[in-house]
Amino acid sequence: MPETLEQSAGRFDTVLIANRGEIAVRIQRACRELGLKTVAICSEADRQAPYGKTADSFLCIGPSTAAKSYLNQDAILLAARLAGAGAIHPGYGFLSENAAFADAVEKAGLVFIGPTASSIAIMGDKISAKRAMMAAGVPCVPGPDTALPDDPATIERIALEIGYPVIIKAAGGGGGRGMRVVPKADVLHEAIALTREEARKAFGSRSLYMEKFLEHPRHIEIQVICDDHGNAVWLGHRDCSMQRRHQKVVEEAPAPGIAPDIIQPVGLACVQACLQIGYRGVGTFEFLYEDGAFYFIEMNTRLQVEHPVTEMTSGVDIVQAQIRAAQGHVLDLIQGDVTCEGHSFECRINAEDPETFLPSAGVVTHLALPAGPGIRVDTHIHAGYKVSPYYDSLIAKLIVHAPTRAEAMARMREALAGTEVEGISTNIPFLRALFKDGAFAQGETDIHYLEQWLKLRRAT
Ligand code: MV4
Repeated sequence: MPETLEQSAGRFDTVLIANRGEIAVRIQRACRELGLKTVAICSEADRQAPYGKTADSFLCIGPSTAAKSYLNQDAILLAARLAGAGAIHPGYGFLSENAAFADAVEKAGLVFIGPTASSIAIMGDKISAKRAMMAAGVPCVPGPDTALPDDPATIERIALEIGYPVIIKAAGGGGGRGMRVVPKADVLHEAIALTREEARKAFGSRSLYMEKFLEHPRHIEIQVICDDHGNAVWLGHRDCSMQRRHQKVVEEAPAPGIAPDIIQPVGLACVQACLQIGYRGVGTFEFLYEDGAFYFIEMNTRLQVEHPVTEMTSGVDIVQAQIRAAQGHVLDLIQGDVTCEGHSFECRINAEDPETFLPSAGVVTHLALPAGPGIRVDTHIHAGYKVSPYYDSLIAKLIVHAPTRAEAMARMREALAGTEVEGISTNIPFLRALFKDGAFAQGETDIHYLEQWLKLRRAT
C-alpha cells in the first residue's frame, strides 16, 4: 500500500535532545512515552548528569562554556549523525530560536522539532512579527508596524501621533533587551540614538520601532499548538507578570480575573495568525494586558519553561504534541475538545543568593522534594548533584494544580514547606514569603509588582 503524505512526512525514530538540565529530562520522558529513542548530549561540566545515563546514547560534544557545546551547531549535527538521530529537539534557550540552526538541521536531512526556519525568522524580527499579527487581526500595541525612519521630523510626528510616553524597541531585541522608555519629547532623539547604537552592537541591526508605553500592564501569554495540515488550537492563557529583571519567577494558568469572553477572541486571533503564517508546533503569543485590553508584543517560537502550568490545566502533554506535530501527524485535538480546569502555579527554584540574586554554585548536600495530589516537580538534580556556574541557575520547577486559585496557592505553600535544598543557596525562602503576600493572593499584581515588593522588603 502506498504511504500517505502523513505517514511519510518527517518520520523519525530517534531524537537528539540539544539541551541540558530539567528540560532535557522532560523531553526525554516525552520521547520514551512516544516510543522514540533518545540521544543526550552534554558539555564537560555535565558529564555526570543523570539525563545522560537514561538516554539511549550519550555524547560529550565540547567544553563547559555553552558557546563551545550547547551552542556549537556543527558539533550537535555531527553528534546527530554519529548517533543516528532523525530529529533534533532544541528545548528552550540555546539554539531553540535560531533560524539558521533550524535551517542547517533540515539541510542535513533531519527534522527540527519546532517551526520552520522562516517562521522563526519572521518572529525573531519584532517588526515583521507585529506586521504579521496586525494582518491576522491580533490586537497590537499602538504604533507603526514599520521601522522608524532616520528623519527627525517624521520620528517626532510618529511619537506625537502615538502620544507620550512611548517606548523605543530594537527589531532584533525581545525579552526585554534593547528597549528604552521616552517620557517626553525633549529626550526622544537622544533615546533613539542610544537604542540604535545598542541595537547595532547587540543584534547587528540598527532597525527600531516605536510603541505607546503601557505603564502598569500584566504579562499574559497564549499557548498554541499547530500541525502541518492547517490545524491549530490555543490551550488557554498564563499570567507571567511575577518577574524580576525579565526573569519570570512564578507563573500561573489561567491568568486570574480574565473573563472568558474577553480572552476568547484573542485566542482565536492567535490561531488565525498561526494558520496564516503556516506555523507548526508549539508557540506562545505574549501580550500586555492593561485596563481590560490585550496588546500583542512578541511571539516565542519554542517550548517555554512555564509550559507545565498549561499542561496541568488543559491536560494536554505539550511536549508530546510538539514532537507528534514534527513527525507530520495530524493534531489529535480540536478547539472544542480543549477545556481548562482548575488552577496551576509554577515556582522556578533557582540556585541563587536569596538577597543578592547572584548565582550559587556547589554541591547539593541534601534534597527533599514534595509529593502528593496535584504536585509535580520537574528537575534534573539529586542529592550529591554539583550545580555548575556555567549555565542558567534554574534547578527545579515546582508545579501545583488544584480546583481553585486559592487552593492552588495553599498547595504551593505546602509544597514549598516540603522542599529542602542544602549545600547551595536558593530562592526558596523568598518564594515562601511571596506566597504569603496579600496582593498576590488577590491576583492584583502587574509586571512591576515583584520589584516593588523586593524594594519594600529590603527597606523593612
Ligand atoms: C512593553 C512595555 C510597556 N509598553 N511595551 C519587556 C520584555 C519584552 N517582551 C517587552 N517588554 C515590555 N514591553 C510597551 N509598549 C513593558 C515591557 C516590560 C515587561 C513586559 C513583560 C514582562 C515584564 C516586563 C518588565 C518590564 C517591561
